[in-house]
Amino acid sequence: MDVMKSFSLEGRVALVTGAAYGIGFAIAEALAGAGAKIVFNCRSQENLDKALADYKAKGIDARGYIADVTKEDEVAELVAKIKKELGGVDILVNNAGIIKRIPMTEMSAEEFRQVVDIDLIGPFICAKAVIPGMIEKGHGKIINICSMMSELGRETVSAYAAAKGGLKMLTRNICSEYGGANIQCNGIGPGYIATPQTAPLRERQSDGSRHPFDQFIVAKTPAGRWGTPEDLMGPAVFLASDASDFVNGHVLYVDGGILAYIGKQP
Ligand code: NAP
Ligand code: GCO
Repeated sequence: MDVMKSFSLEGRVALVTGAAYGIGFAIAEALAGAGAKIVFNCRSQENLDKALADYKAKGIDARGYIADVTKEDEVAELVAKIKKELGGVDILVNNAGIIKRIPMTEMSAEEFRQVVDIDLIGPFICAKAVIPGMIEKGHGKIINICSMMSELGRETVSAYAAAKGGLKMLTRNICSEYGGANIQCNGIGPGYIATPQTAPLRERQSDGSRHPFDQFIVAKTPAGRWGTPEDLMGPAVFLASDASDFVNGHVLYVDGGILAYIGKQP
């Protein structure tokens, strides 16, 4: 068996949600590098236009559309376009997500709902939209971008942790319900990754010192650094490819070891 060939995505079509920048952009770049055709979505024309230019600058002929993952009609229209233009979705990466850092007792139900809507209902809507086509094709890969907060909580991220914990179980349930149709649904659980989403946690203090949370994360991570979106590229290609055909319902933590480490004695 040519094991390296099993990592090839030649002839495959990948939809990466929220891939205008950040982790989604890096994962889309990785899948393109393995041969996949890339489609992505985001919510703003400005981000779409900039992303298309960024993909082009990397030699990636990505197709981008405005679509909100919480809107079933917009997702259905996006998936129909991909079927018409490219023959359907072989790989779905549910990457689009937000976080709101608010102490739970100060968070409104509406704010909680907004996070769950995008981070959990959105992946459900997108997976529901692509699975029928994957069943028709006889194969499919779904990768849900979970989080360390699929396993751990911390102050101010109640909605996000609830959503990402739910996304871990949605991953297992899609595996259970559609594994028999040769659909593999796995999660990637990034550790702390340097993207716009975590920029507030890394801001320099007024005295020029590093943010206390930045110092905490670096000390708590055995790798001794924040992750980068590039750290997720190899794991994404693995879970999107034939190389992982017998891996299903799993969350692969790409976290520099932080989940395994109790932390150094103060
Ligand atoms: P980011 O930099 O904030 O990017 C989020 C992306 O999602 C943007 O492209 C955004 O584009 C898009 N998006 C947000 N809501 C959307 C919606 N309703 N419909 C469509 N697109 C939407 O975040 P990131 O750090 O790259 O994180 C990406 C994913 O990884 C998220 O699911 C996040 O929870 C997860 N994650 C991040 C980390 C980390 O440390 N950074 C760690 C673990 C997991 P528009 O705003 O233009 O729509
Ligand atoms: C936070 C961070 C985390 C990371 C990530 C960790 O405020 O704690 O934003 O939630 O984004 O999800 O895996």
